[in-house]
Amino acid sequence: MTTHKTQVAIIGSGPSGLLLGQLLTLAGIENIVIDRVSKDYILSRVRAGVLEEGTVEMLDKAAIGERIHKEGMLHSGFSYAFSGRMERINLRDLIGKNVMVYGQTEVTQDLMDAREKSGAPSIYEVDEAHPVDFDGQKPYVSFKKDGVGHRIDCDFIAGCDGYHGPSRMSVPATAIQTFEKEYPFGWLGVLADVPPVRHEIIYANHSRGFGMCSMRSTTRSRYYIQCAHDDHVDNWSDDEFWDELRRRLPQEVADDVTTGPSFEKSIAPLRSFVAEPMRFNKLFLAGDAAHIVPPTGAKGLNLAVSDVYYLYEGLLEYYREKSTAGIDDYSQKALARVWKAVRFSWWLTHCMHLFPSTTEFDRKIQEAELDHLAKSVAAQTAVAENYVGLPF
Ligand code: FAS
Ligand code: PHB
Repeated sequence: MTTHKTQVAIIGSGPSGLLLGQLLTLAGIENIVIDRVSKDYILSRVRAGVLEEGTVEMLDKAAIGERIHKEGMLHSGFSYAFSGRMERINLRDLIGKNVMVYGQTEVTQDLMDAREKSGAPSIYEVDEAHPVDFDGQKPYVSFKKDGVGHRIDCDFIAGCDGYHGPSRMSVPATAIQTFEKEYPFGWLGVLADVPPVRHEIIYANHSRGFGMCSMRSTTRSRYYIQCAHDDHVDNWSDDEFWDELRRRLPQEVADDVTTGPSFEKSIAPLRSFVAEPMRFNKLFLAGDAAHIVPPTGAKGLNLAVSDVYYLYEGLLEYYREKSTAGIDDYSQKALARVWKAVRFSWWLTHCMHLFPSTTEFDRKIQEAELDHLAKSVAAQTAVAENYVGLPF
């Protein structure tokens, strides 16, 4: 058995774990990050695309904002289409804020580069990682690496290991309550090196199902169409994808779509999920380990960042002022923001998608909701506040 010692052991090297690790390292708080897969595998996963202003501020605080400000695309609004119409939410005019389009893959790469430069320890491709004795005073993380047993003795464990990770699963069922809603559809997404159809994101409500136009740069586009929850990427040739996407867009937009070969094609299930609480004595859950939102509202990655903000501030206060006030408040503070984002993502998903149960009446309600949004500054302001991210 190889024994390591640190202050904070972090399970998971996604955005949550890496951002927490980077902030702790900058503050001189020792930490070790472990992950079950390789760096390359983590970077191969195509996920989020929109960063809230608060997220960008946190990445600046983590001293990895340089490339974001160089290569990120600042968006002052986004559009939504329904009944052949295109309407826009002018974020900047409504609430003086923007969002930054910069892929999660790039955020993760920047965090990995920073960790490499800092020399803080990370161990990849571990097996059987588990948080142990987190209810006691001597928590540790056990794992195997190349068949050899390891343990990390620590003060605290950060479970940043995503929805399927071991941290939440290690909490006794009697100590945790979960809230879940599965949506009866998924998102089929493609990445293609073609110019985006418009320079801002478009969410499209259509009688055939939801469609969406996003991007990663001025030469790389990210498109999605709603698909059956049990659909498979092999059922969709590029041509079939492009044809279906264009059917779901207003004609003047569909006519402008530049098609081309996709180099990434994947289907993401849509679910809402929240675990309460997010702290179990010396174990803290952060990011997807604690909650999942449908990608509709672009909240998943951004919630991971606000969790890390609350957890980092609490740990900093503990180590610098020997106060547990911040870590004691962590779960309540994080969950208050999580549930508001879960609500917004749920609302926008219901406005924009075709459910198997959707009736003609439901379609008229969706149309009325989106028409009211187009004509009410109050409604637009409420959407804008949520889309750019509520205060931390
Ligand atoms: P992550 O899941 O990113 O990272 C968890 C890490 O823990 C992984 O690297 C994993 O390998 C590791 N891990 C798991 N089990 C382990 C074990 N046993 N031992 C050690 N390590 C272990 N959000 C948006 O805002 N917009 C989107 O469009 C969007 N699209 C998405 C599409 C998909 C397919 C998925 C799955 C998510 C999407 N999300 C989106 C949400 C996503 O961006 C997450 O919110 C974000 O990755 C959260 O980051 P983490 O909490 O770090 O979790
Ligand atoms: C993306 O670019 O992947 C993206 C953007 C906004 C969303 C979801 C996904 O709401």
